[in-house]
Amino acid sequence: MSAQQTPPPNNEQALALYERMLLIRRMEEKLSADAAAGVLPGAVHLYIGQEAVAVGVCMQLKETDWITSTHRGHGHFLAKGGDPKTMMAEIWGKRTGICQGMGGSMHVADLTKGILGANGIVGAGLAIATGAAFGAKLSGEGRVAICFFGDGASNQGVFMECLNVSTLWGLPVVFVCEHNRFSEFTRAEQVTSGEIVDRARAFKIHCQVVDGNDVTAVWNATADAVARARRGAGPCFIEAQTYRIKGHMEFEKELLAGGKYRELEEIESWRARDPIDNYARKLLDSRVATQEKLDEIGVRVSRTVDDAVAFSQASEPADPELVFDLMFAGQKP
Ligand SMILES: Cc1ncc(C[n+]2csc(CCOP(=O)(O)OP(=O)(O)O)c2C)c(N)n1
Repeated sequence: MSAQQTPPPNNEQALALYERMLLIRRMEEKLSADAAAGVLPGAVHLYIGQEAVAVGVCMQLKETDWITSTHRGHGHFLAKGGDPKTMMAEIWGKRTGICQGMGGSMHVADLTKGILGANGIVGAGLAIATGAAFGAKLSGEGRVAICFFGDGASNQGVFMECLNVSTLWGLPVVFVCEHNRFSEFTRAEQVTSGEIVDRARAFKIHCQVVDGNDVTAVWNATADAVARARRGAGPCFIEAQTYRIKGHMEFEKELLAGGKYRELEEIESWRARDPIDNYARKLLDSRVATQEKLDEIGVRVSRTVDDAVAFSQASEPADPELVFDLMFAGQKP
């Protein structure tokens, strides 16, 4: 099926796309507020502005499909059906966290949901997804693996290695490059030569470039890519063009000590293209939703966030002794 033939989301799916994006946004707004208040342990890399990519992709997947993520991984985790409560507890270093409080923000993972994990090593998810796709091919169960990675990660050598081997072996992997225009505090054009999609084209991989702030466009492109991968047509590549609204990480201002690498006007121009606000407007204009319906979703999402916060607050801090069990398979050094 080509991207043009992909059926648009029905009303129920459209509302689910909206709700999942809103959940990611509200969870991260809470984290941002906690970081600003100086109470959040550790740094977080927020996904605000990019929600349409994770949601448009993940809501085309089965629970058994794999995803790999990045250091900016909360959105991928929640989009794939990860539990907001255990994610919040993980970020707060609590025993009830999805990784027992041992991983933190950059390592949220849930193998039961196909979430192979956020990852602090830029580009590492590329090889993990390619390996998962190899496993999927060998097992013949029809699973696909999705790799989310940034424009910065596309400059890692492992990107070329994964494009090469996944094409040669016809692996069911979809590479999703989230081109948010920055690598930490450096603009993409200063470190990334040419168009990233051309790197995948050189391997004769099926490629699509989409507006990453348009959840329907991402959904359509993913339907096409996943169908190809599932039927054994080999890897696909999607470049989702988007923008990182927040800093590289919370505390960026303090880190840069007054220095800046982008203008406020640029950020504002992208705020006007907010994927969630714009989708809400579309839902209202097309009469898929009434304002009351959207408000009802908003209330439900806020309740979910409140529940996640309460769960985390009521949880015990992680047990440091656990480090030995997890690192040494029960044998203390
Ligand atoms: C192998 C490696 N090199 C460098 C870093 C430091 N680092 C952390 S995030 C980042 C930028 C990544 O940019 P991109 O892949 O575009 O993702 P984004 O932050 O834009 O989501 C860098 C260089 C790292 N964590 N790992």
